[in-house]
Amino acid sequence: DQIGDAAKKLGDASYDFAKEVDWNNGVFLQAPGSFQPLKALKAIDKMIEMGAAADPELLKKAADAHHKAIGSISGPNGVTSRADWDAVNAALGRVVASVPKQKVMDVYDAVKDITDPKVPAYMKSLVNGADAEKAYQGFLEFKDVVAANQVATASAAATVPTGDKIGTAAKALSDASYPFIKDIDWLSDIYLKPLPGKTAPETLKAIDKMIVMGSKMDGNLLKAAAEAHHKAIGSIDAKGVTSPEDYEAVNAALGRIVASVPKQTVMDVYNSMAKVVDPSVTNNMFSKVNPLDALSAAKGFYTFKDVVEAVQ
Ligand code: DGD
Ligand code: CLA
Ligand code: PID
Ligand code: PID
Ligand code: PID
Ligand code: PID
Ligand code: PID
Ligand code: PID
Repeated sequence: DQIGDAAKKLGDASYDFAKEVDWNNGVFLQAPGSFQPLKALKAIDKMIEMGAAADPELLKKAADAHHKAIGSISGPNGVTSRADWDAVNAALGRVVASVPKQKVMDVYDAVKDITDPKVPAYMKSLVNGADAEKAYQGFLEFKDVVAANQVATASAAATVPTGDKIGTAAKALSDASYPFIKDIDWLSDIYLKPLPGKTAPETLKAIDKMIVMGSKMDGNLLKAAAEAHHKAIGSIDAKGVTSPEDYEAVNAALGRIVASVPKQTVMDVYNSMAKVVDPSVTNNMFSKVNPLDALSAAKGFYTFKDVVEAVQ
């Protein structure tokens, strides 16, 4: 297709740049400017809306392309192969083309709103500047091809199951865990701190398992989960906590996407995350909430998971 061909040209223009970026640099975990959690949540919300509007099949393929690209990483900078670099760009270009232009621009504008204007120049200062400019020129040509292949209207909303066992179980889970949810400091910057003692390549392994799980999920249910998160963001209070109803809908939606993949795929995520999350992290989280609320939430989760497993 045209986007695939254009991605090869983009690769010619941008792979030198890609090789120069230190993908293992911890700076990429930081907020791109001053820490503004509520504004950042708005930017994430725009990404969620774009993701929910995208073609689920193309999203799956983009996830697969990333998984493959992680497999061809080489060298100290963590760069993927030239072929996989092109394949990722093509896959993301197709995702972008599957949503209306305005949804893409809404993401750009919202991310711009939390990005310090000095950030791009700082990024450029870490690589060969001429190669960055060549890459950007390539991006400008690529985006014209994407725009020429772009849909004008968003795809239909997801169909949300009703009266299913997971939906019923989500009510009990939500009742048992909402007090805990209210104890958590959602606006803290602690969630942007590096995982103690872990390197980027180690963490990427765990993320890879999530990418694999995402690509196996039922596309309609994943879309529904994105829509439920978007709705929940719309009902947050000043501390970032969503309403009980929207919280319940998120739990139901997540239970359904978990049930749509094999158990082993879920356990692969859990086991790989357990390897990178030091027990001190969990204990620290626990120390900041009411312990009885956390235990009630945990009990609710362990009951919920049996219902999910039964329909998995
Ligand atoms: C950049 C963009 C990269 C900056 C990276 C910041 C992104 C941080 C993302 C954090 C999100 C949070 C997610 C994590 C959550 C964690 C939860 C725990 O360097 C601009 C200005 C605005 C920059 C910010 C907006 C970036 C938006 C990127 C999309 C968002 C993606 C989402 C990412 C999140 C995660 C994904 C899953 O646009 O951009 C560089 C540009 O900066 C440079 O400016 C451009 C002008 O816009 C353009 O108009 C033009 O002036 C251009 O062109 C210069 O500069 C000139 C000529 O006109 C060209 O023809 C050509 O010759 C060129 O020069 C060659 O040099
Ligand atoms: Mg990605 C984007 C890393 C998995 C879907 N992703 C980005 C970039 C960053 C990144 C490079 C955001 C920061 C930025 O804009 O820099 N993703 C990244 C990693 C992983 C990952 C490390 C780990 C596996 N992503 C992943 C998965 C999905 C996505 C699983 C779902 C399938 N990701 C996704 C989308 C988008 C990203 C939809 C974006 O739109 C965003 C992005 O790249 O926006 C431009 C700048 C970008 C780069 C350095 C890489 C692109 C290089 C282009 C082609 C040329 C360079 C031009 C110029 C020098 C800088 C960009 C300017 C900008 C205004 C265009
Ligand atoms: C400028 C000036 C003009 C020239 C110009 C110009 C530049 C405009 C630009 C630009 C626009 C632009 C847009 C970009 C958009 C990037 C969008 C990224 C979206 C990320 C998402 C992440 C996610 C997911 C995902 C799916 C999940 C939901 C999420 C489901 C169902 C200034 C050059 C025209 C870069 C969507 C993918 C996993 C949230 O206009 O003179 O330069 O860049 O998890 O959904 O699972
Ligand atoms: C524009 C203007 C509107 C019209 C429009 C428009 C276009 C927007 C577009 C577009 C946005 C867009 C985004 C793209 C992003 C591509 C990002 C590629 C990232 C590749 C990576 C590869 C890799 C790896 C990996 C992880 C490793 C690092 C690597 C570590 C820690 C402008 C059409 C709406 C194409 C990250 C995955 C293995 C490098 O908005 O008018 O057209 O395209 O090895 O991580 O090692
Ligand atoms: C400039 C002027 C214009 C011309 C121009 C220009 C240059 C702009 C530039 C540039 C922008 C730019 C951006 C770059 C972005 C790279 C993003 C990389 C993201 C990598 C990540 C990696 C990671 C992980 C991971 C998970 C870990 C955290 C991490 C935990 C809990 C100035 C040329 C346009 C290079 C996200 C995945 C392992 C961080 O604009 O005229 O030159 O470069 O380790 O999670 O640990
Ligand atoms: C233990 C001991 C026994 C008892 C026991 C026990 C506990 C096991 C447990 C547990 C397992 C477990 C699993 C959990 C899994 C969580 C998985 C999260 C996945 C996240 C993803 C994120 C993403 C995306 C997304 C889609 C994108 C890709 C991504 C596309 C196509 C120890 C109790 C049995 C909690 C997938 C969603 C946006 C990466 O066994 O005695 O306690 O918890 O962006 O994909 O867009
Ligand atoms: C298990 C054992 C195997 C069998 C198995 C199994 C099950 C795994 C499961 C499962 C995993 C799982 C995960 C679930 C997660 C639910 C998470 C809910 C989150 C809700 C939030 C709501 C909100 C918001 C929001 C953003 C705001 C904060 C809030 C800010 C900054 C165990 C079956 C495989 C159900 C986050 C969105 C508005 C609070 O593996 O043997 O069954 O379920 O307002 O952000 O303000
Ligand atoms: C213990 C012992 C067992 C019993 C037990 C137990 C407790 C475990 C616990 C606990 C675990 C736990 C975990 C918690 C996790 C909370 C995660 C919140 C994430 C929030 C985020 C918010 C955000 C943003 C956002 C984007 C911004 C960045 C942020 C940018 C660029 C010990 C009870 C089981 C509470 C990610 C979205 C706005 C950070 O196990 O016997 O009690 O709690 O602002 O992006 O700015």
